[in-house]
Amino acid sequence: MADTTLYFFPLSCARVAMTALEQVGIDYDVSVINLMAHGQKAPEYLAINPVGKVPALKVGDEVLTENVAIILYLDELYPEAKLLPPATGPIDRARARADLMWVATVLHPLVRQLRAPKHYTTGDTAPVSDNALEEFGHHFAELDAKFATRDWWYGAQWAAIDGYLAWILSGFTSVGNKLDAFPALAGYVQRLHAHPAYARMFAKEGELMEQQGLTLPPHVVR
Ligand SMILES: N[C@@H](CCC(=O)N[C@@H](CS)C(=O)NCC(=O)O)C(=O)O
Repeated sequence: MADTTLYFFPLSCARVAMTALEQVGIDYDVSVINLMAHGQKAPEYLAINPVGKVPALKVGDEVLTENVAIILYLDELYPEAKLLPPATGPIDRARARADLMWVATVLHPLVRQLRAPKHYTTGDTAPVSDNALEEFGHHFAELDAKFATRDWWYGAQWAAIDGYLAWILSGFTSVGNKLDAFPALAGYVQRLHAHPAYARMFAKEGELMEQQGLTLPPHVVR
C-alpha cells in the first residue's frame, strides 16, 4: 500500500491530478469515488473531503484538495517533473500560478455548465449549454491562435497546465462537440493524448473502469 492515495472518478477533473502524479512518477493508490452513484456524498468520503468532490490527495494523514493546489504541492516536492515552467523570479512564478488559476476558474466551470447544465437552472437547460458553448468559442479562438505556433502552453516543454487543458478539451468533446473550427487546438489534442503522462492516466482510468464495471452514459465518449 502506497503512502499516497488519489480519490478519483473516471472522466472527472480528477484526471488532472492523476496526470500530474503520472508525470511525477511516484507510487500511489487510487480510490474510485463513484460520482454516478453519489459516492462523493457518502459519509466515509465526506470524512476525507467534506466538500464532497474529487480529486482529493491523501498523503499520510494529510488530505489536499483542489487540482491547482495538488499541482503546486507536487511541483514543490518534485521540481524535476517540471509541472510548472522554469521561473526567473517571483513575478514569473506567480504568472505560472495565475495561468493555472485561469484554467481552474474560467474554463473549468464552463465544462460543468456544459456537462451538467441542470445545476444552473430550474428551467430549460438549452440556454445554459448554449452560453457555455459561446464562451468556449471565444476562449478556444484565442487558444487556437496560441497553439498554432507552439506545441505546449509554455512552448517546447509540457507542463501540468497542458494536462489540465487536456481535461477541459475532453470535457468539451466528450458530449459530442467538435473542434473542427479550431484546427490548431485539434492538433494540440493529438499531442496531449500522445503525451506519456496522459497516456498512462488514460490507461489506468480504463483499467479502473473495467475493474469497477463502470460504463459511461450513452451520450458520453471517452
Ligand atoms: N475546483 C475543484 C473542482 C472539483 C470538482 O468540481 N470535482 C467534480 C468532478 S469534475 C466533482 O467531484 N463533482 C461532484 C459533485 O459536485 O457533487 C478542483 O479543481 O479540484
